[in-house]
Amino acid sequence: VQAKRRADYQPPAFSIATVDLHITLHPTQTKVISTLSVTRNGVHDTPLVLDGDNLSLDSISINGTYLSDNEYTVTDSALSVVTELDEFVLEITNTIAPEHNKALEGLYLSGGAYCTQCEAEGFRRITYFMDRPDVLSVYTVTVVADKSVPMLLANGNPVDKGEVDENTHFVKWHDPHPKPCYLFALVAGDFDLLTDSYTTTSGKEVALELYVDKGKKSQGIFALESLKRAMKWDEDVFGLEYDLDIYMIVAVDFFNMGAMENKGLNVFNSKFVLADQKSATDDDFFNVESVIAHEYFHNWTGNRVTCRDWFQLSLKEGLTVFRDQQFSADMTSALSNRIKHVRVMREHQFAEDASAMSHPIRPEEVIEMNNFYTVTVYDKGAEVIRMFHTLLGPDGFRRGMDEYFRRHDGQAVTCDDFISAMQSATDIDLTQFTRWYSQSGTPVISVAHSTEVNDDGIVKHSFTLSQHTPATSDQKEKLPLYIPVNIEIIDDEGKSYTDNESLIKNGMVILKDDSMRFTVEAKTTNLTPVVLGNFSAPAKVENPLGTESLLTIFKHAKDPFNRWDAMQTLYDRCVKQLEESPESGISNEIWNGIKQAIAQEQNNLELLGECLVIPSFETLCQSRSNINVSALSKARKAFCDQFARGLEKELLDIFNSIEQKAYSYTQSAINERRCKNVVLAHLARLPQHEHIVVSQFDSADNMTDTLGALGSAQHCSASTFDSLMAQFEETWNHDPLVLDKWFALHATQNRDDIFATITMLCEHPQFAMSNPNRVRSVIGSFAFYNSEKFHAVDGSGYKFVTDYLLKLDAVNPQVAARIVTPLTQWQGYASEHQVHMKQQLGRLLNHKGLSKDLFEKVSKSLA
Ligand code: HT7
Ligand code: ZN
Repeated sequence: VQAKRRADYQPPAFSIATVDLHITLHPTQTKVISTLSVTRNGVHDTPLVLDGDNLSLDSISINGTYLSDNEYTVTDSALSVVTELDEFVLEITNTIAPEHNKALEGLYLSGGAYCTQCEAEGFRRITYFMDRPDVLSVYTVTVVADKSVPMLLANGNPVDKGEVDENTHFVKWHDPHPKPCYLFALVAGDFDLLTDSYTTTSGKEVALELYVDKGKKSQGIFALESLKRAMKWDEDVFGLEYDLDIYMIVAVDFFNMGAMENKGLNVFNSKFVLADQKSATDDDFFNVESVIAHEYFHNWTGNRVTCRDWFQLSLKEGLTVFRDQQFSADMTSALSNRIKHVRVMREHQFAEDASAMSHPIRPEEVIEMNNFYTVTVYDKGAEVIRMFHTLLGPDGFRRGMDEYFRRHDGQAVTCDDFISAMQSATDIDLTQFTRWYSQSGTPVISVAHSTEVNDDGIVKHSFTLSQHTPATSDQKEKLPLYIPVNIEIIDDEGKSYTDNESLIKNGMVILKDDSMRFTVEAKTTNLTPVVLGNFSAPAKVENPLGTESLLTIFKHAKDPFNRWDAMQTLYDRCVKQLEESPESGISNEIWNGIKQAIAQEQNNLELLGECLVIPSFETLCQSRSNINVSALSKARKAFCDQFARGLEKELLDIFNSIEQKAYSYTQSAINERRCKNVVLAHLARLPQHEHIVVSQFDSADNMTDTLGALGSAQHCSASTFDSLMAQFEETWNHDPLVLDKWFALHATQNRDDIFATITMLCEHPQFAMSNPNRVRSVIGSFAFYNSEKFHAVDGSGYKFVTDYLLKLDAVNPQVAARIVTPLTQWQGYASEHQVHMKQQLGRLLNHKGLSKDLFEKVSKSLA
């Protein structure tokens, strides 16, 4: 299997100005006629090579003359045409079978509806083409189908429709914006349709259409409202308007990822469209709004300006994630958004950096592109864009964005082009900053603090910040990065200090060498430095602060994020103590500190709720090496139990103080529900409060509270949990999207009969291996979040997942390659885990017919 390298990029040998597709849909015999106007780029005699995958070629002609067998060659992956012409019209006819397409790339059937997924390299599964993002063409598409398939959609605007014969009809679409083939889309089926419209600032009327499964119309209203909010926000914040007459979104049930930004015709996983009070949690609503916005924002950052090659993926994804994060912060709350995203970075991105799949946000080498839609490219990519925003300020960032569009609208460009546009908007030299694009790994910032008392009683505090990026599997040598480090320095009364040399500007120092030092003068010896406030860079911090300092930060730091973060560090320390001495108790100093913190924040339920969340097992892993899973899980559980017992009264008071109100999706109501459910999960550990869990489950009028109770019941007696789960299944058996929550709760149970349970779940009438949402809920939840059973020291969890992956890989390699991730991250675990993990990876590697997707991840992890 051959890897592609970023360094080997060559511009395309031909251009394709227009693409005319005539597609006659049939489950097993879809006919595709593709007419391409081709121009040779420059002077050369290389043949025209078109990508193709799983296609059956029927005919090929140039300028109306059919080619005979010796004028072209066709293989499993390409069609090459030798011609001396510099400009010609190529017509290709081929046949495909959407019904047999279970990989969900190219054209496939999702619950009876035809739909496409072309990013990254799925267009070649529809027809022969130069399937690369730097070939931009204007598309005209005629979709033909039996009249039993009433709705026929493609990109752009509808320009014609009619009957072919008594049983067959067609719709013709034209998209005036040149686009790469990965943005092509076609959907055909019978849907319920919600319509609306939006008038842009410049007065253009846009028709909005949302297609959902029959009977689900009311669950689409929130998504449509979210779309209008996103359209308005992009005009207000970036001055960007929509550019076609119609914007369509289709929700489908079989989908490999969240959603896809095809020009004018977004296709969504129904999980990120359908939401109502009864069936969706506050998190679901949040995700719907943010994914709707993300895909909409791609219209400019991705579609109008696209990637030159797939190594540049973060150009569109990091930037668009940053934009959707800013939007969500404006629509909901900046604090909870920041916490949410930092959790993702610490739980998943740091783990990726520490694994064999470590790569920079702009990867150098790729075997299967689908493997690079990663938390590094997306979320670390967004953190890098956030640093531009921090360094340039909102106005400078906006100037840089304006310049980026001015220079590159309609082009396929690189991350360097983006950096250069940003450079034009600032005096800061960004040369060193660009290392964030080429260097993988998580930098660690170490803080050293020393004091010296002068004769006159003034204390001189010296703070030294050093950076070090540990070697990663893909890159041994690391260079110092340009790191904006947010700093707060406070004394015990909360008075804040800045340095004598004014290296701290706007609360920020720039760490660009291996280390830097600054000094602060104070009358006290007790100063506490808060370093990397608000997670101002995607880095780890080693700051040797004692309990007292952490509590001081909680009490006095200006930035609420930093207060939350201090509590997280404190909890991490507590778990560490219990790992080292399981019989020990947490000190009263800590319980009293937490009690004071609770009292201080009792009117700020948002911060309070977040501060009462104990770091997840996965987050705790990131500050440990050589992890003994059972010891860490036991210590975490012991801390949670002590937490519930030690703070029982306080927790109960919070719970009782939050009034049960009629459901509304407003920020204050979300904060109340969040806080109440965090508290309930603690109380559920105490048998005397089991009835509260049951009573909330019985009386809930919304899914957030229902699921809050059900999740909490995982800590109650098995009989209570089982009984609530049975009730939930009975109520929601008809709705697989809701049932996914039930699947996930089952799969994350720490029970001895877990494999029998999972096997039963896989036989559930609503389960299908062909549906990625179901597989993620059951097998994904087990592998990612059932740490104790997945990492069972006898290796049974690893074997169970591997057995499943071997079957799944033959159906849907993309999903299989995502779920293998926890197995590939063996480096962090103790040797007794590693042996079993590697053994299962070996089984995968030796499997005949393993997909490219799994091969790349497994072989890298064993290299
Ligand atoms: N740009 C999209 C990435 C994508 C994708 C989406 C759905 C199914 C398969 C996919 N492969 C890649 C999603 C996004 O970032 O918006
Ligand atoms: Zn995206």
